[in-house]
Amino acid sequence: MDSDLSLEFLGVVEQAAIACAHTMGLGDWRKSDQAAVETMRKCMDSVPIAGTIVIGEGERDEAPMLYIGEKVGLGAVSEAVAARLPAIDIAVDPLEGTNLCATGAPNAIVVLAASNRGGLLHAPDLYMQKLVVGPSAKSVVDLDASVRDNLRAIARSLERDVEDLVVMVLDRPRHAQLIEEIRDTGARIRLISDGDLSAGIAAAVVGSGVHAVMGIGGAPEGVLTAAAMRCLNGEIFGRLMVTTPEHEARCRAMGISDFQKVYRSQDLACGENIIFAATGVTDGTLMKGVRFFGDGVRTSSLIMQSHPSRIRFIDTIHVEQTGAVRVRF
Ligand code: VTB
Repeated sequence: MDSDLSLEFLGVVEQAAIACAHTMGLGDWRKSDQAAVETMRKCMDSVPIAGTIVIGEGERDEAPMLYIGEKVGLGAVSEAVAARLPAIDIAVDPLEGTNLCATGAPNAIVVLAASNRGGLLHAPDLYMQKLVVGPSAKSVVDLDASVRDNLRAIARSLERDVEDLVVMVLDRPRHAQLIEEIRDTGARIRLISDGDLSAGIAAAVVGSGVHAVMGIGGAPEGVLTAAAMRCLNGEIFGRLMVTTPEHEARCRAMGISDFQKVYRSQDLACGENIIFAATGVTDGTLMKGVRFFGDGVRTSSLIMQSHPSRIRFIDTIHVEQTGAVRVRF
């Protein structure tokens, strides 16, 4: 995949973040989500790819835009044009943390991952049990080990005590026992109302103050986390929560028949070339939120590629009125 595409995708996530940042704190998560989806969809049209959405807003009948299977990019106009462009699969979470944006809480982000065709798992929209860790702990933890053993292993790999760790967990009743088990070890917890994807990215970055993410969240977010881990050398361990015959049928329809499988980043995002692009909407651990200042807008983004391995933190000032901007550091 042409690495210059990363800058095209940067433009897409920046514009979508700006659009939904206008709705920050309005208390209307639908409006925030709609702004992100519509802008992302529109910006995608000019990207020189024959793109297919593999993780999006849902099935065709439940989502008007960015539905699974939708053709996007310049190649969407005709098959003849598509034939001349790279075939790219795309996973999007146009606004990860719709409630976070609607309430102005931290860590709402716009996210997109891309890969050469077939490089991202077509995950059903089910829950996934997850464990996300950074590079030093990736070979010492196991999704089926006890919470205590995993936290001890993570602490050892980071040359610190279990009491020094911070684990991020979605604040949900389903996590009551997990939270108790983590507290029993002495490790500290940051409960989050939403957004286990941005939490996972933070866990893979040394110095973020986050050492692991544990618990059950969305499977699509798990695939996007895996794409980020491929670039950051972290790891996600995930198992689909297949608990009903209906879940089983949905998995089988997507070609998944081993419901106990523990997926790792390489399974969820196997593409040789992965691009991951995210822009902060509200202030977060790794990226600042969108700032409006009259004659311009400032965005903070994370653009990563697996091949060549490159991680860029990009701070952009979008000048709206030429000649009027005053750049501040
Ligand atoms: C999960 C998590 C996401 O929404 O999908 C969560 O992975 C939904 O969980 O990061 P609930 O059904 O318990 O609300 C997010 O937090 C996205 O906001």
